[in-house]
Amino acid sequence: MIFVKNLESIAEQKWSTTDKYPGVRWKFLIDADFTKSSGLSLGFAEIEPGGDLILHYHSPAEIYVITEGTGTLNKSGEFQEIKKGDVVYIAKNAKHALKNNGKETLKFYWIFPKDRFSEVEYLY
Ligand code: 7BC
Ligand code: NI
Repeated sequence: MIFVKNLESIAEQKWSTTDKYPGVRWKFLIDADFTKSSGLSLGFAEIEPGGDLILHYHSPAEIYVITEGTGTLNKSGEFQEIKKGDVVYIAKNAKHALKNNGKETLKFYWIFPKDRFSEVEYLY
C-alpha cells in the first residue's frame, strides 16, 4: 500500500500537547491510529522558543529530521546544537531531550519503527 500526505492535508487534525513538554505541539502524519500504515510511523512537532521536549527514553530507536530553526539536543548528558537540515539518530533506550533556546520555532519530523506513536512507552 502506498499513499502520499503532507502537513496541509492534516490541517483539520488538532495539535497534541502535554503539560510534560511545555511549548511543544505535534501532529501525526503516518501513524496506524490515523492511516492504514504499519511498520513505521512519522509525526511532525514544533517547539516554540523556550519550549522543551524534556529528557526521556523509549525502547524503539528514533530519528529526527529538523526542518526549521535551531535547538539544543541533549545526547544522554552531552549537549549539541542542532539546526535546520540536521538529522538525528537516537538508539533504543538512549536518553534524549530537545530544547529550543533560539528565537524561531524549531520544527522537526520524528520517525519510529513502530506502527503507532501511541504504543511507544515514554520513560523518564
Ligand atoms: O515530539 C514528540 C512529542 C511527544 O515526540 C516525539 C519526539 C521524541 O523524542 O520522542
Ligand atoms: Ni524520543
